[in-house]
Amino acid sequence: MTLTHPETHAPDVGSGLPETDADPFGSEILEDPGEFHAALRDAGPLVHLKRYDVYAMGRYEEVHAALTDWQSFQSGAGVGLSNFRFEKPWRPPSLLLETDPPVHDAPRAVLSSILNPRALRRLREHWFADAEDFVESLPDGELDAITDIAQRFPLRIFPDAVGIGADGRENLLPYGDHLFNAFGPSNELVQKGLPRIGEVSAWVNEQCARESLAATVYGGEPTFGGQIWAAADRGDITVEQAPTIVRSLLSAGVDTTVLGIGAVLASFATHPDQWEMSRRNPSLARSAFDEAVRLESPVQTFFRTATHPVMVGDHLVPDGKKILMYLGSANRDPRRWRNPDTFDLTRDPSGHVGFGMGIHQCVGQHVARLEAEAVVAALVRRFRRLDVVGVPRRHHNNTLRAWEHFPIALVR
Ligand code: HEM
Ligand code: OVM
Repeated sequence: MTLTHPETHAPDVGSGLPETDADPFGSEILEDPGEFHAALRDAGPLVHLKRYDVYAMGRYEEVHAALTDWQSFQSGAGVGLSNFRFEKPWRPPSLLLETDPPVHDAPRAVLSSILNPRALRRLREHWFADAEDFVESLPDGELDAITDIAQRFPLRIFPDAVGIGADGRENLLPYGDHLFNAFGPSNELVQKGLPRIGEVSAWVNEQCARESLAATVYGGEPTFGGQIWAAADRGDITVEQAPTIVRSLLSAGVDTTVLGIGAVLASFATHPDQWEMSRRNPSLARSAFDEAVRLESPVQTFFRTATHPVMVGDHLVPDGKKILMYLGSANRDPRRWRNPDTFDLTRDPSGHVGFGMGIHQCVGQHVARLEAEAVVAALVRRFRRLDVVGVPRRHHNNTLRAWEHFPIALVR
């Protein structure tokens, strides 16, 4: 790819700001974004993406700084390409992801209190027991790490914990796939989701009603959905906000964990020495997940919007302009990480931005870690080897880094 440093410049673009014609949402870059990320980082702290007239940050330092400066880089105008100052969102905005303080505060406080590690302690035993049953039921030999494990395990446990019924769960993956595509431009990835999205969204929205949600699960544990409605009864959030907050769990909590588990299995499959190390030291299952989230960054990008003219490096981002935060590139920035492209369980991955950073940092990250740790620990206990036995295939999404298929063999 080519990045140019123009001698002369357009008036809205800072002097000598690097720019590119490349389409970061085109199939070539989605298939393998590494070279594009390196070019972005090497061009400087800020690059102009001419095709969409937006800015981009690819280096760890600036991405981290922008994510922790919500006053200058807001989320309330949407975290996709579409600017809510000028365009109507395709669905009512999220009360967490797509708001700024003070609107963000109460929904965030409610979800943090429901999803914090202490609150999840009781779920832990149920999910670990279920992971044992699930892994025991896997056929010996060849299977697909994505469709047979990474998709099936979260879909068995997570909707139960939210409080939704058994029917219709198959809607959750296409809903998430479309939602994450819709943060990008209206390209063919978005177009292909449109025919079904009305029906799929209607199902998701129905599940958010108080009447649709079980109050308890696993013989008496309160569900996430039930606890959100209880917060509305207490007045911590309004009754009007409750369904949209339940919707956040169904929006952000399925495809992401599927891809996170997919990433850790794919990483182990391609780094057999690290699998061996985990077998000798099973407590590595937990940090393996964060290292895989760093390496693969299932959520690759999110936009912010400048709330005033903001300096980034030597350049000015004009008020109201969108800036694309490259989490996936920051997580492999050699300025921050040694051997960034290797899956290395001896490294400390903390500080990675795969769950974001700052006030919007993933409120579901402890849920994600619990799911992944449960399934990885159960696999490590049983199988000597996890081999790649076929050609893995990528799934393209405007925001997510995903696998369609990853053929593996589990060897006892
Ligand atoms: C926010 C990634 C799992 C719910 C975020 C953000 C990222 C992210 C990058 C920050 C967005 C921003 O700064 O604009 C991931 C990844 C996951 C995962 C990689 C799995 C590997 C989950 C789960 C849930 C969840 C399991 C629900 C149980 C949310 C919500 C937000 C969020 C509600 C918005 C928080 C806010 O804006 O305050 N996630 N997530 N996520 N995540 Fe996750
Ligand atoms: C939400 C939401 C939706 C998509 C992603 C996300 C990664 C949150 O509805 O709050 O965070």
